[in-house]
Amino acid sequence: ETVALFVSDVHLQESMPKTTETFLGFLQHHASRARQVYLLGDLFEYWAGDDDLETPYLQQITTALRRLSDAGVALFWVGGNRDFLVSKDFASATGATLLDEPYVTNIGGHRLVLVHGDAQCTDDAGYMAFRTQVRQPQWQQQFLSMPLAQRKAIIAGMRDQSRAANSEKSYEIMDVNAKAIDELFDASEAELMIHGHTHRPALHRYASPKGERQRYVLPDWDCDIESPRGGWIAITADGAIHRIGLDGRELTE
Ligand code: LP5
Ligand code: MN
Repeated sequence: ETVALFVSDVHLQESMPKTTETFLGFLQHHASRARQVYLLGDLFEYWAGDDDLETPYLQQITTALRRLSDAGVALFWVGGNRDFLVSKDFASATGATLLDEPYVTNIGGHRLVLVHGDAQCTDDAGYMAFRTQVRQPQWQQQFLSMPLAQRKAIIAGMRDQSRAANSEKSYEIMDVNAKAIDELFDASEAELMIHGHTHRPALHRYASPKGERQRYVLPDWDCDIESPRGGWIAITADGAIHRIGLDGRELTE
């Protein structure tokens, strides 16, 4: 029995119909069988504000999420660096509970800490400065007071700048920082961490003075290419943690 599912970085957007369809299939066939589903950020390519919920494309997604929560699946949301503007209208449309990160919980006998993962990329000074700015309530209020079309244009500009900046950054800088991860384990007293953002799916195990620590990194999704990628993590009632591929099968390595 699946106690909880974790998924992130699907980057849902209208221009990626196969990814969208695959994600909707995941909700229908897999998420529906879990007691809890954790959406760990960047489910959407971007989120311009909850007033975008009227868009037919986004309605299709929120309706599918609503169907899950109506069926008794507990939905939880952690914002990513692209969709941190998701707010209470999204929560009421979908029935999801919005969580602040880091979120610490107990699942399947594990003490688990959940984050999107961007805040732990502390070597990326340019991003950290950008993050501090856009997470300020005043900035967000000002941004949200602009017309939706203008917000989308600004986001498109930010996306271009982000792509250009990233092409100049090293692989190491764009990963999480080991010290930031240690500090998060320490502060949360967790022994298990699940996050996304880096698009570097893996299981990292460490020995620490406080016992073994495990950090699972979720994959990003893209099914609109020749070799589709994506997947999720499941915790079953026995406490086992499974990395699952798009075909619903456990990854073995
Ligand atoms: O997103 P991705 O994968 O390209 O890279 C991320 C970091 N970049 C970002 C920026 C987002 O992509 C932009 C879209 C955000 C939409 C949210 C809503 C807008 C709200 C605005 C106000 C409240 O997150 C990237 C990291 C990378 O992950 C890996 O961790 O490196 O960081 C950057 O690229 C930051 C740059 O170093 C500097 C900032 C570029 C953007 C500057 C925008 C200035 C305004 C432009 C207006 C036209
Ligand atoms: Mn991200």
